[in-house]
Amino acid sequence: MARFDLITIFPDYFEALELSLIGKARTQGLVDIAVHDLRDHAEGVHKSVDDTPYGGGAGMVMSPEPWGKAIDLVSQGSGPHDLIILTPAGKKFTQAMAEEFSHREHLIFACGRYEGIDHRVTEFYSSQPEFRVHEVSIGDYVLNGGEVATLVMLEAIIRLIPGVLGNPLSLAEESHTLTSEGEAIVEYPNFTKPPEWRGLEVPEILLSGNHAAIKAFRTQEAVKRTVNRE
Ligand code: J9N
Repeated sequence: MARFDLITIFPDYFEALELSLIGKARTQGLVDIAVHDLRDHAEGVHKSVDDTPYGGGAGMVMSPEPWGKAIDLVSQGSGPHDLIILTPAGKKFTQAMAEEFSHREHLIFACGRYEGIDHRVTEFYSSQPEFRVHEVSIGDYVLNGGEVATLVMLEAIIRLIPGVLGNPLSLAEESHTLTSEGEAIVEYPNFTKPPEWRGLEVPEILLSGNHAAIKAFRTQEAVKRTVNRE
């Protein structure tokens, strides 16, 4: 079973993982998710996990020691371990990356806060043969910490694990909407009953029962949306 270890100073963010599809995947034994409080690995009365930046500057930097202890603890079993460090400076998360991570046995998410984690954490684990380190961003905007970014990634990854989605047909259909770059192409617009709502009609072709025509119409609409988005 795929294992996910999440390291954070705000474990409560991950209560959402008890809900819905992911909650069900956990109770069904399809995924094993453990949340760890970084502060359990902090020293001293104040259990501090950050300090002022060398070279000066605003804000605080997360200290390497508690991160090293926490990551060592969750990676005791044999590898490989994929360590994902959330940072706005990371590689942009895509559907292709979600697909790749959905095949991994052990993912560790390091949710930093403040101005980031001492860079030696990335350097150290990158030098360890059992580790693959990925610095990942979910998009070009600044969050206060990696927790919400981790929730986004987990949702995208876990729904791709076999058995998690009720209807695997919808996944097969989705795979047709991936570009060669592995980017998700925008879906065609969807309609359900009633056939007329507030003066707006469902496109007639969708009611025609002509499956070839429906397919062509949907592709045309999906391309329109994709072009509009660029
Ligand atoms: N995409 C993205 C990640 C972030 C983070 S991770 C830790 C602090 C901020 N912001 N934006």
